[in-house]
This record gives sequence, C-alpha cells and structure tokens, in this order.
Amino acid sequence: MTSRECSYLGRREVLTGKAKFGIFGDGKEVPQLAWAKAFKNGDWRSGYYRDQTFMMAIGKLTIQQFFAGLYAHTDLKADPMSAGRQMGGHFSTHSLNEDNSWKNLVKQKNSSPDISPTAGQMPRLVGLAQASKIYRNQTGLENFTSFTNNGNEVAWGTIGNASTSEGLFWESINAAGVLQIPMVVNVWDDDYGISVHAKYQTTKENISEILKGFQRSEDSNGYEIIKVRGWDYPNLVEAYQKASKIAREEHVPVLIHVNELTQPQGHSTSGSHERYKDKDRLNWEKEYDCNVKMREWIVEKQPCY
Ligand SMILES: Cc1ncc(C[n+]2csc(CCOP(=O)(O)OP(=O)(O)O)c2C)c(N)n1
Ligand SMILES: [Mg+2]
Repeated sequence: MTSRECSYLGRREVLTGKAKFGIFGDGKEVPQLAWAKAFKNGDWRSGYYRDQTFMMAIGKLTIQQFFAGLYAHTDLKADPMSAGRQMGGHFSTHSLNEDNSWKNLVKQKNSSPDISPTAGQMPRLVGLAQASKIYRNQTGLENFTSFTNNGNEVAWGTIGNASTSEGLFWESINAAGVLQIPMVVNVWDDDYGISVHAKYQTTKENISEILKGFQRSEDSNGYEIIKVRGWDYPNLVEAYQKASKIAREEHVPVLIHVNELTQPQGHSTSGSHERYKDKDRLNWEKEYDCNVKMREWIVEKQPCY
C-alpha cells in the first residue's frame, strides 16, 4: 500500500510540474512481496522500472529516496541509485564502500543498476547467474568468500511482457538453458507494452505457452516454467519458494510468468490509459487490481490478521 501511494503521489508530482517524468510500479506490488520473501542475502537482481515495491520490501529503497530519484536530486546521499543521473525508477545497490574497497556482497541484497533500453537487463542477468555456477564448480576460487557462498546465489530478473519480444530476451533465455545456471526470470505480464496490446506482439498472447519447449523433462535438461496470476498471493509465495529452491540447489533456470497484472495509472506519466483501454478492460483492472485482491484475501481467508 505504501508503494502504491508513492505511485499515485508520483504521478501527481509530475503532472503538477514538480518532476519531469515518472514511471512507477503500480499494479505489480503483490508478486514483488512474494519474490522478496525468497530473495536472500548474496542474491542479485537485474530488472527494470516496475520494481519499486521489491526494492522497498528488501529494505533498499525508502519513500524519501524514491522521491529524490523522481526529482533527480543530484546528491548521492539523497538518491543513492544514481544521484539523479538516471531516470527515476532505475534501481541499484552499492558494491563498493566510500574508500572503493569491496563490500561483503554475500551479506547484503544486491541489484545491478537498471538501464533504460528494455530487455538490456537480460544478458547481464545471464552473467550474474553464470558467476554462481563458476564459483561452485571451478577450483581456485575458494577465497572469494565476500562474493559467494559456494555459488548458492540466485540471479533474479524482471522483464515486461512486451519486452519478451526482443532478441536479447530470446538469446538470454536460450543461453541460460544451455549453461544451466541459477537464473530466475520474472515476466510481469499486464497485457500491454505502453498502449499496444499483447495480441499485436506476442504469439498466442502467452509467453509461457510459447516457451514450453524449454521445459525440462526426465530425459533432457532445460527450464522449470511456472505460471501464476499476479493477484494470487498464496500461490505467488509458493511459486517463488519453489523457484528459489530449484535455482539455488540444482542450478536450473526458472521462468515465472506472472500474468493478470494491471497498469492502474497507465504506462507512465506521459499518457492516459483511458485512451487505449475500453470500459470492460478498465473495469476488469479495478476488480483484479492485485492490492484489492490482496485485501480481499486477508479479510476473507485470514480473519486472524
Ligand atoms: C529498446 C527499447 N525500445 C523501446 C523502448 C521504449 N519503451 C519503454 S517501456 C516500453 C514498453 C515496455 O512494455 P513491457 O515490456 O510490457 O513492460 P511494462 O511497462 O508493461 O511493465 C517501451 C516500448 C525502450 N525503452 N527500449
Ligand atoms: Mg507490459
């Protein structure tokens, strides 16, 4: 709810002229809470601009820092992500101390810095996951104890449904399947890429369906592919725990297709989704808003909360 309020307030700040542009994580909050529960110290994220809830949940983004990024505050103490050099919503953690010595990366939660070209996070995600495999299997690296604990670290990626149409996505998915590395890719699927519906850009409008050939089987390795609805908190928690275990212990890549997500305020502050969604879609998004469904679940199914 805190993250959602930041998104609402962020849009107002831009539209009243106090910040230049905003792109927020509204509509993707609930899966990110489930993901944060599975993300351990030493793990890495390589993601994109929808992940503010996750960054808040792992304790790496405060409300004040979120707005400092939006206002492009040029002091690193105010905006630790990039001191206003990057767009707001581009998240990162620090690997170095102020004296340029390395931090102990296995004792903190890590995120590589986001970049604006969509799908650009994917090749880097492969490299981060491959590092764990090398650390586990190659002799002579035993002293790198502030970087790894025997290759137990998972590299977690996020990408939007529309960006899965890009070549970098497919190349990275294939490479991780060949390499058999601890990479978990989350596809945040809200059916749109800005204003363009999935029917115009994804075969069968369904990325996990068309990736089925990558699924591992008894006689061949590959991926574990999981599909889960973005408002279904109990199943999301289960999906992330399962993905974490498979990737961490077996070094098998996992794809989690999180669908039925929404854009409560449209894509960014540069547009109005009322112009590209019909009434039925707008109503469905209100009903299936993940925060609304989460509240229903808490009230109805978990009265002791
Ligand atoms: C390589 C590249 N092409 C185009 C863009 C412009 N752009 C920014 S976001 C976006 C749509 C992304 O949609 P999706 O991947 O579904 O993510 P969502 O915003 O819906 O979460 C586009 C086309 C970009 N940033 N980078
Ligand atoms: Mg999308």
